[in-house]
Amino acid sequence: VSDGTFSITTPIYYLNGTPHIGHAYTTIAADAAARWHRLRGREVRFLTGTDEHGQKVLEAAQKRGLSPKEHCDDLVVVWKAMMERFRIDYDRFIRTTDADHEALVQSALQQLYDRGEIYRDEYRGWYLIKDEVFVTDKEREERIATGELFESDFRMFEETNWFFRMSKYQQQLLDTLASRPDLVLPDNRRNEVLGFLSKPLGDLCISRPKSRMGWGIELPFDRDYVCYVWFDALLNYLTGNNRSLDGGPATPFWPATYQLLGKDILTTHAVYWTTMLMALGVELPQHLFAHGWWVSGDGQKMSKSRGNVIDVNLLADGFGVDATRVFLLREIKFGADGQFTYKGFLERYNADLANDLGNLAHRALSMSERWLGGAVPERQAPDPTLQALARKTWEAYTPALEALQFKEALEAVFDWVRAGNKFVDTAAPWALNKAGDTAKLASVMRDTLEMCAMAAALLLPIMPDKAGELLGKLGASPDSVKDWLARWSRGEDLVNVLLPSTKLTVGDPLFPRLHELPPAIAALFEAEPASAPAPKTQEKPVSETEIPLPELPWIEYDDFSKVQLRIGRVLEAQAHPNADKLVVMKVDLGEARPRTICAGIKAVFAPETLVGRTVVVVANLKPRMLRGVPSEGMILAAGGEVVTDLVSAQAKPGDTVR
Ligand code: ME8
Ligand code: MG
Repeated sequence: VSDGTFSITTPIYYLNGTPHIGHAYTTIAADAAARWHRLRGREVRFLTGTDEHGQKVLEAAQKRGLSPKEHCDDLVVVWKAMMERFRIDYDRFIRTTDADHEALVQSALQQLYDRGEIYRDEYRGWYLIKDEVFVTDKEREERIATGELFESDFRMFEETNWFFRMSKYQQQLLDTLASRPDLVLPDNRRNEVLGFLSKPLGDLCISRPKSRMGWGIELPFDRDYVCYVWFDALLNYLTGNNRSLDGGPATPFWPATYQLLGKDILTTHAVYWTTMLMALGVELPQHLFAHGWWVSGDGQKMSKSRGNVIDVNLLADGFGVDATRVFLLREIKFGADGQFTYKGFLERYNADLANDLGNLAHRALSMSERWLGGAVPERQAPDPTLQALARKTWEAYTPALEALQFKEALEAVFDWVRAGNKFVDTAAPWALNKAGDTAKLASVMRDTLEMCAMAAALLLPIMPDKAGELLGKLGASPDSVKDWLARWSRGEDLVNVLLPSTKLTVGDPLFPRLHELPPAIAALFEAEPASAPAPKTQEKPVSETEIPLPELPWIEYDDFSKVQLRIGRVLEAQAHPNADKLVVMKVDLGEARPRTICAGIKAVFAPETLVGRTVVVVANLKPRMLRGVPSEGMILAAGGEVVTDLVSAQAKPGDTVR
C-alpha cells in the first residue's frame, strides 16, 4: 500500500451460528481504525465477511435441515444486520461463496499445482471440527486431558488427499519473522509463532474428498475433491482486496496494512497464510495483529460452540451501540484477554460516559445557553495551559490509535474530559456570571466548548453516532472533524476550532445515567441462580428438568416488568363505611402523600392489627373507586379464596420489589 492508503481486514466469520461480542469486538476495532484513517484523509479499504464452506458450516446446515447455501443465505443476513447496527462501515463484505472468490481460489490452486507445490498422498489423522484443523495424536490427548475438549470433538479420517508443500517454506518464514519483527503483533504472539516453528513444519492437507465432505470449492485439477476450508478462507483477503493472481491491474489495497485476528487463529494466519503467499509469490501483509479473548464470568473463552456467549444485541438494547463500542475497546488492552461482566460495563458507562463526558457536555452547553445566549462565544485566545494539555492529549492519542492501542487512546481522551470538568470547577463560570465579568465568562465557556469539540473529534471513530450528536450540539459536524484533524496534525489551532456565533443546542443528555442494569440484562441473573454448586461428575443425577412443569399461561419477562411492586407501610386502617369485607388503609409508599388502598381482608385481619405492617403493593394498578372510596393500589396477599397472610419484606417504604 502507498502512504496515503490504509487497508484493514477482519477474519471472515463461520456461518455456524449468530454473532457474539467476540466477533463484534474484532469488527468494531477494525471499523474504528478505518474510520480514523478516513478522517485523516487516507484512502481506506476495510474488508470483512463470512466463511461459508467446510464441515462445520455443513453440519450446522444439516441440523437445520437446509442445504448449506440456503443455510448461509439465511444466516448471513443476521451477521450483516449486526454489522449495520454496530455502524460497521466496511468497503466490502465478502462471502466465500461469491463467484469472484471461487474463481480466485481455483486460480491459486491451479498455479500451485502447475508449479509442483501440490502433491497427492495418503492421510490418516484426527480432525478437530470446531477449528477445522487436523491435530496430532499428542495434541488431541493433551486437549482431552485438560478437559478443554471431548473425544466427540474429533473425527478420525483416513483418505487420499492433496497436500501443499508448506514445509518447504519454513526457513523462509523464519527469516522473514527475523527481518520483520513487526509482521506478527503483539510480541508475545510473535514468540508463540517462533516457538511453533522451532519444530519441523509439516505439509498442509488442502483437500477433502467429495465422497465424504463435498461443501467447498472444487479442485480444478481433481474433480473428486473440494478445497480445504482454511485454504479457501484465507484467500478471501486477496479476492476482497482485488489482488488478482492472473496479472490483472495492481491494487492499492494489497498488501493490507493490518490484518486483525483473534489469538485462536494465530497459526493459520502466521504460518499457513504467510507460506501460501510465499508460494504464490504474493507480498505478505504489513502486520498480522492477534488480539486477545473476551472470556465469560467462568473464565472460559466465549464461543458459539460452547454456548457461553454474550449477546451483542442485548448490550446494544440496554446500553446503546456507541457505549458498547467504547466499552469493548476501552476495557481491555488490544492484544490481552479480558473478562466480561455486565456490572463492569454498567460502572464504566456511568463513570466515563454519563458522568465525565455527559457532564462536561451538559455544563458547557447549558451554561453557554443560560448566560451567553446559546451561541459559541468570542474570546481573545485559548487558555495556554489547556492548549499545552490538548497537545499532550493529541500526542498520546494519535500514535496509540494508529498502533491499534484503543485502550490507551481512549484513556487519553477521557483524561482530557476529566481535565475539562476540573477546568470548569476551577474557573467557576457561575461566579464570573454573578460578578458580571462577561469577558472572562465568555473566554471560560469558549474554552470549555472547545474541550468538548476536541473530545468529540477524537471519539468520532469509536462512537460515530454519539460523537456526531455532540458535534451537532456544538454547531459542527463529522465533516468539520476532517479539517480539524488536518490542522491539529500540522500543530495548529488546538482548542480553537469552533466558529464564534454558531448556534448551540443543549438538548437531551448524551448518556443518561443508569441506576441499575437494564431490565433485559438484569433478567438474565434472575433466570439463573448465581453460583449453583457444580454437579458431581461421578454420580448420575436424576435430571429434574426432565419432569415437565405444569401447563401455565406463561408470560414473558417484559409482561411481568410492567407490574411495579413497591414496599409500603400501613399508617392507618379502618373498616370500609359501605362494604363489610373491605378495610380502607392509608399506606406510605415513600411518595409525597400516602395512598388510600382498599383490601378485602377484614374477615381475617382486624383493621387495628394492620397498622405498622410492611406490605407489598402493586403501585401502578390504575386507581378506581370501591363503593365510594378510592383505591390507589393493591396489596399482595397469600391464600386463594381465603386470605391467609399478607406478603411482607424487610425493606423500607418505596423500595422496589422484583
Ligand atoms: O475462526 N474474544 O471464524 P470464527 C475475542 N472462519 N474475539 C473473538 C472471540 C472471543 N471470545 N470469539 C471470536 C474463524 N472472536 C474462521 C476465520 S479467517 C480467514 C477465517 C473473533 O467465526 C476473533 O477475531 O470462529 C476470532 O479470531 C474470530 O472471531 C473467529 O471467528
Ligand atoms: Mg472459532
